[in-house]
Amino acid sequence: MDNSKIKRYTVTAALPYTNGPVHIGHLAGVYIPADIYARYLRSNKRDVKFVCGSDENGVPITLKAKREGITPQEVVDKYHKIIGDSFKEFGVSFDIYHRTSSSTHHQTAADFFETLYDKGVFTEEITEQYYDEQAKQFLADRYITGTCPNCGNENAYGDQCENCGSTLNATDLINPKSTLSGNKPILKETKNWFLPLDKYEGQLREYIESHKEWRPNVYGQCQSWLNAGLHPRAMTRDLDWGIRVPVRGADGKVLYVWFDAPIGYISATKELCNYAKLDVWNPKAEEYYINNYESDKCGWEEYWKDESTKLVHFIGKDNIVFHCIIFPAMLMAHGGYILADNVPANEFLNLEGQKISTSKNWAVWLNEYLREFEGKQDVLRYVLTATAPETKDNDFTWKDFQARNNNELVAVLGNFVNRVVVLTHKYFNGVVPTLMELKTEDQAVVDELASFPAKISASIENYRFREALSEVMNVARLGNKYLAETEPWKLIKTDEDRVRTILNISLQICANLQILVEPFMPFTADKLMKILNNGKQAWAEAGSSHLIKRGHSINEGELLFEKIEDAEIDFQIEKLNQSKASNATPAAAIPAKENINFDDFSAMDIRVATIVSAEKVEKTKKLLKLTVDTGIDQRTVVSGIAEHYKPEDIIGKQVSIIVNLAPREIKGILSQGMILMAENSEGKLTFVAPTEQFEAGSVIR
Ligand code: B3M
Ligand code: ZN
Repeated sequence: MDNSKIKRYTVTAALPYTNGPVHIGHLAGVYIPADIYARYLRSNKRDVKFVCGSDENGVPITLKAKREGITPQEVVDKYHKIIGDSFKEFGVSFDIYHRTSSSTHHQTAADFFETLYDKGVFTEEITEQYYDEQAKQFLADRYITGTCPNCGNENAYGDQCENCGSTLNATDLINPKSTLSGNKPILKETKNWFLPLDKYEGQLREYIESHKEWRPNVYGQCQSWLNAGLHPRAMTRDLDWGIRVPVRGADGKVLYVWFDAPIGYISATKELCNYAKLDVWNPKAEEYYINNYESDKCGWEEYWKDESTKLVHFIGKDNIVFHCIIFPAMLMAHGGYILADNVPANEFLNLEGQKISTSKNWAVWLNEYLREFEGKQDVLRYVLTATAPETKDNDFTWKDFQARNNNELVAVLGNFVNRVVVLTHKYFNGVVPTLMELKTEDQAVVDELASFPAKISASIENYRFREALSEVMNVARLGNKYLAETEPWKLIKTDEDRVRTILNISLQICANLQILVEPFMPFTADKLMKILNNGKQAWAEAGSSHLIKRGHSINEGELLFEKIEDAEIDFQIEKLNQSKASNATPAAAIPAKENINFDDFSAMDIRVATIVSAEKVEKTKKLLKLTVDTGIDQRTVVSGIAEHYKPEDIIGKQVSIIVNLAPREIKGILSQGMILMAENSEGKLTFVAPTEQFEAGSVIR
């Protein structure tokens, strides 16, 4: 969109399913880039509404409720709070964090559906849907799993394969299975309302093809759906949790969650505009947060219907079809709405080389990070931006996290600011010195400084946040290089005026950093503002070498970043190792031996016995010489258990022994019988013994 035509921005971030806390994958994929963009726009004094909220309908919620043994309402109340708090603490500056269980949303989504219904957009179709006879329920979407017909993934859902990203209908799955009972479902007839996506194919193609500037992954996915041909898609579901279908004859049916969820962006904007005037928390749901209300003439429709509004959806790559095909088709069918100008979808972030997985607890949860790295929100924001999966999947590792903190944030950014602040206090009592005569090297720094904001802006406006952040760090690098080359700590003895100039320019660089880091690291920008004591400047001021006036007093410094020690990182790696250990699939069981007949079995005389004494067999590692009371006699048995039991620990223990095994000489000792042991896949041994004290000589059969 032509920048000069843009009057306002609507920035949306995918509504997280409210069925668990959010992790670094969510933050890196959606919320940090969206927040950088929104903060940047605000710093540019643009009119922006940044909206998000909890996605509280749909099968992901009811499945979680079933698993936890609580109601769906309890699930969404619990996680709405946890997720909302995490966002807030990470400085994600939504103007509103709404929820799709709100009455505003139910009303908005139902109205939207009714409009399409009244316009005759939907086709009513009686189709055969999977039904679980045991659970007496239709199996929508995630209630059904099976093999993906496109990629062979055996755990594809009824609406989507998370492996190859294709959208599916439940009946596409090979070997379908109900997630409720595990049974193979039957097909049963039911009526639902379908959005004929095929009818919008031409319009959609035109829309997508007018956006060749979209990221190649997004544009490419859209093309491949269009080329494969679009089909009608059911917009209602046979379910009892969600928004009731507002037409006659739809009892027991709710709106498809992907119909209502994107409308959630619209209802959030409505709610924001209705409450913005009040400048208070919404009393009905005190967790909402509403920031930055500046306008008192906020009409939600301007943000959704005016052609001079730029709409941008931040999402993860698994949501592309819903935002680029289905939602636009809904908006086209409704009429009167603008379409997204861009949908910057990120690829996935992996963790230590493996796909992040909630069920395997292979994740870094934001609520845990906040507890374990108090006050270090910006470190994670920095690392997740510097390694953002913008064009391909990327990997988060704790070692890299530590290295980026220690070698970049501490050593480059923190170190520069700290040196400037310390020297200003040391030589000039914290008062900004006067800029004296500029030498060529000073002018070069001033010129280079002036060139950064435009570069950074261009990167941000093109959704290249990694690139933008690395340019911001180059500003700090410029500062460090300047100090290293001019060495004011040496000059102070001979040429105080030179030092005045150098520190003045260095302080200007710090003031520029305060503006430039703000979209990326808002907490650091706040610290800088406190140290420099110079208020908040808008983006338009950046590049200037006159941000701080001479004679102005700065405050005492505080460290912007602290070194992260190995122990902290080892602790995190250990936590992941524990998840790995508890996920380890048990070693394949040893196959069964050939059958024996009953006589073979009853030929063995197995008894309960008690260990009377035990000692190590000399010159062996594995053997213990035991004396056992078999009830029949006391006898000697040599047993290969010395690596598992200490002699003194097993006196008095009950064991099982084969008493009629032919005696054998082992290391010169006659062993009369064999103690039964169980051995696990790791080779650990344990006695096979009665579970209560039993008379020695009792027969085992
Ligand atoms: N809740 C999927 C997700 O959390 C979905 C996004 C809705 S955006 C309208 O990945
Ligand atoms: Zn697949």
